[in-house]
Amino acid sequence: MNIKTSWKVKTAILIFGLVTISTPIFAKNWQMDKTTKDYNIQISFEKDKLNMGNQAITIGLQDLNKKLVTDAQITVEYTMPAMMGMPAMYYKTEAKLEKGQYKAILDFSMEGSWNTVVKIKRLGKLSKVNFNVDVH
Ligand SMILES: [Cu+2]
Repeated sequence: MNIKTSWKVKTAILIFGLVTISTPIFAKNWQMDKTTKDYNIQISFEKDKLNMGNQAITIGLQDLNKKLVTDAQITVEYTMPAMMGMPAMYYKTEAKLEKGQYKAILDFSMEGSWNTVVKIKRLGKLSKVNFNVDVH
């Protein structure tokens, strides 16, 4: 191997290495933005593909002037209707404020589509965001 080839090989290895290391940073996670009558809400999970078991959910809340809202009480409910050989499932958890965002752990006990509702209580009003989470 002459000096030139060696340099090319080393550069190729370096670039491959950088791309490999960088990939997780650019991998898209599950995310949903929603605007209600009172809020801009950003809901996300840490991963794109969600498996059974514990999954961390993060909820960012702003008012319609894009001002951070940190005095809300947020609960997350996730349910699955009854199926063959499986009773209806219902879980509820409270999200906790951490560094300006609301966080909770959802425990998906089964694969399939979970009907999920984020309920936001603030100033005597209730806002809801409904969505589905597909668990594989
Ligand atoms: Cu089920």
